[in-house]
Amino acid sequence: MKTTVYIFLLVFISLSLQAEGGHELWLRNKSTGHVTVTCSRNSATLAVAIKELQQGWQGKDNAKVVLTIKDDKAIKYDGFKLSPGEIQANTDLGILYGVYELLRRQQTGHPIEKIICNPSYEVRILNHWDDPDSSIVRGFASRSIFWRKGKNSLVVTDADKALWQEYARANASVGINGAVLNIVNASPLVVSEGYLERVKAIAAVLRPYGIKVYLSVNFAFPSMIGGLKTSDPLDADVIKWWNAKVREIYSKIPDFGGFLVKANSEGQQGPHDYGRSHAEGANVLADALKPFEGILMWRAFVYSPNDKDRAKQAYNEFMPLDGQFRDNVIIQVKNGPIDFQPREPFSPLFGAMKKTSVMPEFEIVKEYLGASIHLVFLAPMWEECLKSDTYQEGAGSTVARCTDGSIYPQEHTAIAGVANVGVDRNWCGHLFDQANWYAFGRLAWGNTLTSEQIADEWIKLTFSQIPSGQAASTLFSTDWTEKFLVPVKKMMLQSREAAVNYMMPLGFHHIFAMPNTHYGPGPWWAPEGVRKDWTPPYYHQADTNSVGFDRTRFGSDAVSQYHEPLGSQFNDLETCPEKYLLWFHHLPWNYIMKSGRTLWDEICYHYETGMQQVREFQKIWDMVEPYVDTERFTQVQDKLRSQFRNAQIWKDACLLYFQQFSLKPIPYDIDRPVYGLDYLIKNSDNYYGL
Ligand code: GCW
Repeated sequence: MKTTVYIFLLVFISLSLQAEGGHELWLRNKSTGHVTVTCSRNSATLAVAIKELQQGWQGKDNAKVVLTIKDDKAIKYDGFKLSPGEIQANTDLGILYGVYELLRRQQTGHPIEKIICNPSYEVRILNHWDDPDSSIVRGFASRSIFWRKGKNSLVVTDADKALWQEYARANASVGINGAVLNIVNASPLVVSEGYLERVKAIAAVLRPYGIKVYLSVNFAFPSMIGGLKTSDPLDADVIKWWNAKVREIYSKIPDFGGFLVKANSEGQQGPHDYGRSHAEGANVLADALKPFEGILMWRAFVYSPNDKDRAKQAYNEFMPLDGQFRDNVIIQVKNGPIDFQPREPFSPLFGAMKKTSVMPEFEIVKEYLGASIHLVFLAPMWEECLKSDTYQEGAGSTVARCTDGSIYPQEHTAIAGVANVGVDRNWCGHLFDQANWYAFGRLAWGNTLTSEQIADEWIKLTFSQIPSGQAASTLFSTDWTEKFLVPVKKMMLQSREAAVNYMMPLGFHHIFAMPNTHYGPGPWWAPEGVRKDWTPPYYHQADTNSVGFDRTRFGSDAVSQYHEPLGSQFNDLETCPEKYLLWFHHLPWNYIMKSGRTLWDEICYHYETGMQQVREFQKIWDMVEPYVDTERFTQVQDKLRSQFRNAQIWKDACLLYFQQFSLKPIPYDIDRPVYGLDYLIKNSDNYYGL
């Protein structure tokens, strides 16, 4: 009898779940009562704030909320003070952020307490790798929301504006306040008259939501499109060209945010081409932007083919320049020293320079973490980086504190995330990739938030099922919490470690089948003539005795780029965290790990664990079926199937490949490989979404 009632209940719940395509993101909740909002001022931003309160109010019916704008020293940037009946801020935008916080609390069942809430960073920005031809580099959610191809590429339609507005709203709701609209490998088109008009139109839609627009520019624009013979930053005509271009942009978009530059990196020109330093190059653009309060984000993603250890290069190039950059320049540093690999120690450039502003760059799009096929929640990866201790000023000098101005004052503070947004109906390709967009915004606002809290909020906002007239929080029944929230949260929180396990555990890195997808395994990939530092053997250095990259004091000495005692910790086998072992050490296959196993066996168990974790995710997801509408359920279920097959491929490829060197058996309690190495090598570019 009990079972019948239970089945009936489940069927009832599932039937009452409406199909959802995911387009509404975490903003699905509607108001459940009336609220009267009073505010003594008017503006487009305040109008949005009032509308949001009225449309999403889930507090007491007929309540009153006062919005107060007044100067208060305790409030920083666009922060706010929140109390049950009032939101106070220094700026209109602060009010809007307060509104979103209040609604989030109502909709996730958190009390509205008296709090002051200040953002960790002044600039919280998305970097879109969108090309004006509408393609997105490393994009997995179809084409660009900003750019269109073809004859009507510059026509701004109502549909464009509606989409940009939804995008702006989603960003503002999590505190993001900037967007670089084009890829760092910048096309000159973006600064042409027609494209700037489109940028102006985008800026107009984004403005009420407090999102400033920025552009990526190429250092060589003066010679590429300015008719000049050179782009030497110290050439008077080049300086003039940049000044004029910047003036033109600000005449169209008075609150334009500034530029992002990738220079002397992966074939992009830069000041080195003219014998100048990064600082000399950056300062010319910074000077042009300064009168308009624009900022210049200059990337430290640099590496040359000749360097013995790519991981060291950014530090080597930028450290000597500390103090030489203008105060509106921020050096944008990827979280890891190599790239956005599934796990890297933090870049030693965090906590290195003391007279230069530095900002973290995270990759929200999962270039190296399974594209939009794998379910991988990235907040734990970013949290790991932000909480890493650099020891810049002794213990407690976390990456977060070294970049948010807590340790050394910075004229500007910022954090960037490479966006995962495209025109796909659900914006990101994978429903759970929305959580990464959400998480980036939340961490950019509060860099000490935990992944657990962020996942908790996102799940509640994305999956709560609200019969009309009822507040979301009342729906967090014990049943829903235990059978849906807890397991789904567990899955999300484990998902990054699972990916590390089945892709590149114990400090392995950059062992993808290159160069196209950065998706499947390819530890063997090393065609003749390709730059060595683009090939996996450069990084894993496997031979019949040993494996791993020696970055100790006897090797490349990358460890010395970290402050003490960290440098010594990484250098010493006793204290080096095993998760970074093969990043810093070259070790025999029979090296004994803390578990008592040999390194080879430990590698095998990690790959196996990763694969089994994905199998668990499949079970969890199948079990929560009654709580999710069919459309979203099946989409995730299908993708988990692919993820499992791909995890199997990763495990088989890596174990069979490295076994050729270790010459040891795969421990017999581990499931045997399913695929053969020859087959995997032959098909290495075809795993995507298998
Ligand atoms: O990770 C690499 C990507 C490139 C990217 C580059 C960068 C835009 O594979 O596609 O180029 O990083 O960050 O500039």
